[in-house]
Amino acid sequence: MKEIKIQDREIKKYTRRSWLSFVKFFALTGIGFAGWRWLYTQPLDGGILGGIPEPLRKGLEINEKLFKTTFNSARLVKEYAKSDAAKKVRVNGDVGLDTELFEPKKWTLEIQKAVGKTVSVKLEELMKLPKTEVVYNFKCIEGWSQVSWWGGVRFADFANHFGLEKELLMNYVGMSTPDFDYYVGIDMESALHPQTILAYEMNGKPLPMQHGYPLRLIIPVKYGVKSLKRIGSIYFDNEKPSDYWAERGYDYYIGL
Ligand SMILES: Nc1nc2c(c(=O)[nH]1)N[C@H]1C(S)=C(S)[C@@H](COP(=O)(O)O)O[C@H]1N2
Ligand SMILES: [Mo]
Repeated sequence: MKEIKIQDREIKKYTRRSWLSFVKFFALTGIGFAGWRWLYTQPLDGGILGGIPEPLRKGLEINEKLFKTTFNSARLVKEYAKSDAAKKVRVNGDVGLDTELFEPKKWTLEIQKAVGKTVSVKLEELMKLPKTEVVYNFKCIEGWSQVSWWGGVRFADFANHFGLEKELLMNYVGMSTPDFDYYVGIDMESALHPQTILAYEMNGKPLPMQHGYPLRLIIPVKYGVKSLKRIGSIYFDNEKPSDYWAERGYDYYIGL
């Protein structure tokens, strides 16, 4: 008799428990659904395609702050031997690389100084500066990566050579293709990272056209999107410069 009573009570307890989880399940699903609906009624953050809901952008901005406080500019990205570098380098993205209107012989790099003046620099001038090579695992957010070998001038060496001290005090560097179709914004700390280079070589040879001839950015602390091919101009700002993929919803900072 006694045993049966205990079992009875146990059964009641469990029935009550499963009833409670049932109610909780529906309540939480309801909250989740309402939250999701709310998110998609929030204003978008702008950008060419309308951007992403503001609360999501806030989330990215919080990530960015965390990243900035934990990012150690002295930390180097892992390097590989030149023999590990891919011989066939993958090509990805051709925005701003229209070849029809582009005249390689007339190309110069335009540096917009903080106060008014623009300085035009020829490739030969850049090639006279100390060369830095980097062999690292290039990562694209689309899910592929590849060890590749690049050579050029360190952004920091370039900036010192051209007397950009004032510009370096600003928060961001902006870079764009000569036709302004592709553009990136880089936080100054990452631009001055010792492995960030303005590259004019790939696998020890001049950059092939599709890889950004005559000059591209190689920034190993970030995903491939920021490694702008065919740099036309470089500018400086305290506010975030426009960024092609950030305008399309990606993280602005997009560090590794
Ligand atoms: N001008 C320009 N630069 C660009 C892109 C682009 O579309 N246009 N795509 C970016 C992306 S998403 C990646 S992954 C790399 C790919 O560089 P690769 O073609 O040399 O592999 O270039 C970046 N730089
Ligand atoms: Mo990419």
